[in-house]
Amino acid sequence: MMVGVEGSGKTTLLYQLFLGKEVSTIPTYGFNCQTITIPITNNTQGDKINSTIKFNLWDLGGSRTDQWQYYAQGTVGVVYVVDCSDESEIENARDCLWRLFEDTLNTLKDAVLLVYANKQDRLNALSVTEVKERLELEARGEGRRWHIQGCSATTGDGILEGMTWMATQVKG
Ligand SMILES: Nc1nc2c(ncn2[C@@H]2O[C@H](COP(=O)(O)OP(=O)(O)OP(=O)(O)O)[C@@H](O)[C@H]2O)c(=O)[nH]1
Ligand SMILES: [Mg+2]
Repeated sequence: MMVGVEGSGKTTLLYQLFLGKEVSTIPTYGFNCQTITIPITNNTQGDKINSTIKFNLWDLGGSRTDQWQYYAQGTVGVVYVVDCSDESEIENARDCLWRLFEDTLNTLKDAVLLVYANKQDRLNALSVTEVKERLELEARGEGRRWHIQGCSATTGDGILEGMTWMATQVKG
């Protein structure tokens, strides 16, 4: 499942992954879902093994926080998108992230967490390190496998890197 406050860039990110290009979006009131194929390369004993993994990526509109519990069923990984160019919303983004795990305590117990520090193409964007601190990832993410990836959903920079991390986590 892909979550994040309204306008953080979830739908743009979904279609960047699915189509490999920027699309124009309108606010999502329900959800979008696409199947994404991620290539992975494992180096085992000097042999390169190339494979792929498929994710059904559910992009939930930022206003639909009431439906988290429903979509959390069967979720192996949470993709959390943050707009790094809007500093005034960063505390809200932090609260939204940790409320998600409180509201779905048992369902997302073993889910891994990928945070996309999005809109890095904007000049005023907070750095990945700063966002990591402001979200309190190190303190509150303890006991969970998590990763933060800087990206731009409009240019595509960093998007595949993030999902590749997710793929290797899920494949074990
Ligand atoms: N500059 C820049 N703009 C972005 C980026 N990602 C998204 N945007 C813009 O941010 C706006 C909101 O993007 P959406 O993808 O619709 O955001 P969302 O998270 O799906 O929003 P909701 O559906 O309302 O929850 C759009 O105008 C996007 O073009 C980015 O990486 N850089
Ligand atoms: Mg959307």
